[in-house]
Amino acid sequence: MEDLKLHGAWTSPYGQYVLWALKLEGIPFEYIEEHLSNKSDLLLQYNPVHNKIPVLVNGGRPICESTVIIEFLEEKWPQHPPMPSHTQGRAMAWFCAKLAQEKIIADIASGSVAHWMSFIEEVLKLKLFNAEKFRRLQCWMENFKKVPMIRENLPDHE
Ligand SMILES: N[C@@H](CCC(=O)N[C@@H](CS)C(=O)NCC(=O)O)C(=O)O
Repeated sequence: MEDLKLHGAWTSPYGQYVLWALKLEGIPFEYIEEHLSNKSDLLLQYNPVHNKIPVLVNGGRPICESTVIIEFLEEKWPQHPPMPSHTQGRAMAWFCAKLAQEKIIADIASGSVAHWMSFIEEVLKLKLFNAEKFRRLQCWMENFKKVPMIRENLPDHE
């Protein structure tokens, strides 16, 4: 059995992205919640370059950067790849993942952003985007949140 630990933060789309990939692949891991205003010594030790989450720790060895972690998961557990196996699909999935990092809206990462958007709308009591104008995006967001694994692992609004 692998000794896998994920340092994440419930506020982070990058952390959610990796957490969902691990859950989707059914890989057992221990989750360590970080407080980004008071990071643990372990996190600083594991990611001395950026001091950021997510960090996946595999048997005491850290892997930093969400896309690098996803690649690691793919190679380690090729039987349950988080990315499509055919080259065209993979290219598109990576394009989306990179876009998600750059623009913070696409693919799995945008699922957590979608979740956050509705949370921010709720707290600020304002509409950030018009569901009528973006009907397909609204529909996708609703469907995304209905996927059982995603629904069970969305950060709690409370
Ligand atoms: N490129 C990184 C971005 C990670 C990132 O920005 N993490 C943020 C949380 S969303 C963080 O740890 N921020 C803490 C800080 O900047 O001090 C990745 O993909 O993992």
